[in-house]
Amino acid sequence: MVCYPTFGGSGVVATELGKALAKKGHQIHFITYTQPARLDFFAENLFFHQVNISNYPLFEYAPYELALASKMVDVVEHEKLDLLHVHYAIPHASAAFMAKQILKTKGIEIPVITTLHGTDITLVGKDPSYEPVVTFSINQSDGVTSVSADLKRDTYKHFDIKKEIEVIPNFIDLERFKKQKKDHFKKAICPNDEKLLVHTSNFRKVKRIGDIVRIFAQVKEIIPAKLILIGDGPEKVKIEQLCKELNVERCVHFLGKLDAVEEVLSVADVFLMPSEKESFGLAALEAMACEVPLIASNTGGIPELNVQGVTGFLSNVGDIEEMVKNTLFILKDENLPKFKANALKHAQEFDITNILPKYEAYYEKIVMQVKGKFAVSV
Ligand code: GMT
Repeated sequence: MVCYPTFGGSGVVATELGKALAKKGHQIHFITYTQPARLDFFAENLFFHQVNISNYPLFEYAPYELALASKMVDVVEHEKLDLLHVHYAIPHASAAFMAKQILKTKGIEIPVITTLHGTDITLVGKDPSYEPVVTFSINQSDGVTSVSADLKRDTYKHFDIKKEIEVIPNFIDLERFKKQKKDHFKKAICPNDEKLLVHTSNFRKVKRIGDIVRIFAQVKEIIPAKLILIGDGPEKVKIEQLCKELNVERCVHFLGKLDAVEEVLSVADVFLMPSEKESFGLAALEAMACEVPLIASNTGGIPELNVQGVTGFLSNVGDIEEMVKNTLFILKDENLPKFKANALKHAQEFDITNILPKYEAYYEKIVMQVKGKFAVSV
């Protein structure tokens, strides 16, 4: 598994996938620049290889991609790997291409699967400064998966892709993400039985957190409510300022990067995801698994997760008025229990036990294809 080790969605998916595969007896090697956030324990079949980037004074920008490709070559060769699965196209898919070519000169044919996660396609990848390399390295991967049907469509729309893309959605571990009894926590945050709205993300512009604060400010004018924002990122300072401008700062709690997100989700009433773009919305799935309905924008892969009027509501990006109206509708005593139950029911479709076999079958298929080709060529 090659991934970003941070709190971002692609790193979480890669780490959880690796952990689940290891539990089933596969040997999983993580290759990344630091220990992945959710891999801070010892377990059988799980290994971590750190990419070391030498910091020669000549380098204004250290060539991470080269160090990564070299590490991939080393690990594939010495650990006798069967497959490289890289998460997030930039720069992992192109580094994998380079590693594959180097390994070829050593008589090793390593299959490469690239999983597209979202912003590697919809934001960063299609930027002209990366597009040619992204197109090339996707086409050179032996297998390509995307986390939603919408992301697959977007990839074909923005890049000249010849490969068939397999859709394998994000998944959830329902053992971990489930509603827990955390009444004391709810009491501390909402002492007067206020409704609790929650959002979690990396606080990037694409998440439109300003919309969340505006929705909250309007909801709060009608019913008593609190807002919890989990995560951190570039927009945070601006958002803190906006809370002051809208005079809601005393009702908005910033919890920072939190490991046990499920504990907060357990006491939440509505999860807000008004993103500009969202290829899947893993954070929303985590909320749904904890019985939290969604107010989200009708964009990207979100409609594949959030069923209109059933698990929550979808509105056009930026339609704050409608999101406020829908939030108030969900929060009515006569509606909330049904929405909560529906959210959980739908989240169960993305249970890791349903999705893991899809990855295993895809690995099998790609390994067989590459082995077949290699046998013919030698
Ligand atoms: O924007 C993020 O939340 C981080 C980003 C990432 O790659 O780390 O998340 C993307 O991948 C997740 C896992 O596949 C998806 O669930 C998110 O929807 C996607 N984010 C966007 O498309 C903005």
